[in-house]
Amino acid sequence: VPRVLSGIQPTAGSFHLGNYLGAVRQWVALQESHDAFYMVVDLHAITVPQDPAELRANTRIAAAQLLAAGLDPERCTLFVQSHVPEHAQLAWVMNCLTGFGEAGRMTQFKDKSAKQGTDRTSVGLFTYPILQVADILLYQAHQVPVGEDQRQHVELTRDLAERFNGRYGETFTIPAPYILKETAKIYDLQDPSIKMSKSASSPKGLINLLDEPKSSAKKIKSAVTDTDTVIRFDAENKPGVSNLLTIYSTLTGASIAELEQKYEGKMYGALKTDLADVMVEFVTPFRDRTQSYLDDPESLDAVLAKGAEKARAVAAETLATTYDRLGFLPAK
Ligand code: AQP
Repeated sequence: VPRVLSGIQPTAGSFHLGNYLGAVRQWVALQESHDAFYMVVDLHAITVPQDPAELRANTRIAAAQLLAAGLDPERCTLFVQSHVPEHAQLAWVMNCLTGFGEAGRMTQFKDKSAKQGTDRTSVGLFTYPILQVADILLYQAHQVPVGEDQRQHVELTRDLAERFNGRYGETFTIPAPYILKETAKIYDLQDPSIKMSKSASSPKGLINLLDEPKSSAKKIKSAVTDTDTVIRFDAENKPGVSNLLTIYSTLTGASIAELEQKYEGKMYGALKTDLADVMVEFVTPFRDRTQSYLDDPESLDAVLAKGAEKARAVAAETLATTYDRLGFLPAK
């Protein structure tokens, strides 16, 4: 059975619609056909300062949302990254294999550090893609379900895996990104030229799944479209409308063609009102389910403990092989 691995940060509390449609939704589907490992990446979260109490709470909130989205601990391995120390250990090895210039070419780092300024940018943010390399290689993952923004990091993973295998002998599976074309990039509702993102989007451009459903409906209704009146998918010329169609289609299962037909001759307002209803219908039970997992933190922690145990069994084996290949003297 092919294996998949992916992770999500616990930093914002709520997942946003881009996280869900771009990644988490695929995670849920892939647990049926793959040996799936999914984690809440708290080590990645501290690349920017975090309040300890909030980080702890947000880690549980992230896990609860993953269960609410449909991850089933009987069908996948769900865990918290810091519960598996091998991530940090393999990351060090991968750091030593990565060129400084190579790491500097990661566009996400360039964007984020340019915004923050170098004095406020941690070395951790610089090496964060390399921790991601370790995350993926530890599990010998064949595929990595992520949004388009993570493609470059999966490419780096492939490069480093090939480099290590070439130097020290076959050790790591070469992973491929698993990115669905339709939902690879969900756009900001107020500025459909940028991706929906917790750090770059304005509050009105960003839908957090755990927000009041009414507020999310309002954001859909005030989404930026264009001065044309035709409802059709055209990402280049009609990015706002196309983004709404993508969201609508993914949440309901209706194809884009069906939606175009349904809204032929109708105004943008009709599309927005209907999509606002679809959104409310989606987030209302999602929030309730998330809350019910959070109401029972002991069971939630037990799920995560079991997941960490399963993850460690795989991760420890990969790390032991890696250390051996590198020539580290075994501890007696
Ligand atoms: N707009 C998006 N469309 C499609 N997929 C997206 N992802 C994020 N934004 C979109 C995917 O969500 C997964 C988890 O993301 P993350 O929590 O690791 O953080 P991120 O990518 O850093 O999310 P943000 O909101 O974009 O954070 P900032 O603003 O800090 O950069 C990933 O698979 C990601 O591709």
